[in-house]
Amino acid sequence: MRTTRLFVALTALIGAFALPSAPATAQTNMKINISIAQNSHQGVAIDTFAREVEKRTNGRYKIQTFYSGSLGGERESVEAVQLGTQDLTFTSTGPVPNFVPEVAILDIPFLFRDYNHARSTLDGPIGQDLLGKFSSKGIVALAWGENGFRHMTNSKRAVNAPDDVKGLKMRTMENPIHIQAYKAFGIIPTPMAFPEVFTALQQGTVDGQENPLSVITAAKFEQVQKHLSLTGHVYSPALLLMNKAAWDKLFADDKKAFLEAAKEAVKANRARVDDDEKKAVADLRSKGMNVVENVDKAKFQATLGPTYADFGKKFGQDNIDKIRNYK
Ligand code: EAX
Repeated sequence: MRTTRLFVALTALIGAFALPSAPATAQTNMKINISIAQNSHQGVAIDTFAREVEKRTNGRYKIQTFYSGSLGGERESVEAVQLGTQDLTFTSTGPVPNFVPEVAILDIPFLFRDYNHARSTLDGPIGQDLLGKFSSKGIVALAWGENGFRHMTNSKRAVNAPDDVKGLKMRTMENPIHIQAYKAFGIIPTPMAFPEVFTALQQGTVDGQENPLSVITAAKFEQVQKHLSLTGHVYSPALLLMNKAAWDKLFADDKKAFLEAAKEAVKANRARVDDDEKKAVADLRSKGMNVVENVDKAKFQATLGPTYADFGKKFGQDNIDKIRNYK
């Protein structure tokens, strides 16, 4: 009797695993992280992703969320996802050209006119084509997210035009395109992982940094920076990345669930950026920052003549123009 029951149970179990769709039992845990605080446009992205994956896979996948660089900075995290020591990360594209060089074209200063231009480009064929470049590097790019238009802050002086940044030592992302362009602005770039930036600003290792309003507020940089200038000198995309081997193991239904969850994450992420953009300047002013809103952007752009020519050679002027003119 006992043996029969056991046999039936075992057969059922084996049968369950032989089904083409996902088994109802085992739970798989995965990790995802960001380099900034949970209360941010990136925090809502990974919180939404975790919640939606869990819901859409009936709890078979549980996504653990980590914030504030507790699992490492962005470069380390992309590396961990590539190696498979971490399943997922949400990252700005800052360090990504070190892994997928084609993506660097998006880091060209003054490439996008506004948020609509950037979002529609990334959601359209150009962006979707770039997502396809990741799989040969052991990574699956689930979706484009958003970090935002970057603005400069520093502790020394108000910045209205390139003359004002001359000689300022500024922390930059570990991004070759930014570093090249910012040198042309007159800045002395100091590449550094994000988790080190607050202390570097506090201790005066660097004079300034540049980041979207969403990051500046989430990181409380107003505590260590006096001046903010709305330079909007470059758009900073973000990506939701997954280890390819982990992705390949998913059943077809679960792949769909992960992609849908990624879409929801991006929606929440962009909505929070929109909200931050409305509130941040007043908020930072009330906390004592001096904010320059009308920056001479044309002058900043004018410093990039030879740099743009170089990017034209590097990426193909056609490809750059395709993005510039995308509607
Ligand atoms: O992704 O490193 C940076 O400045 C990024 O913008 C920040 O970590 C948010």
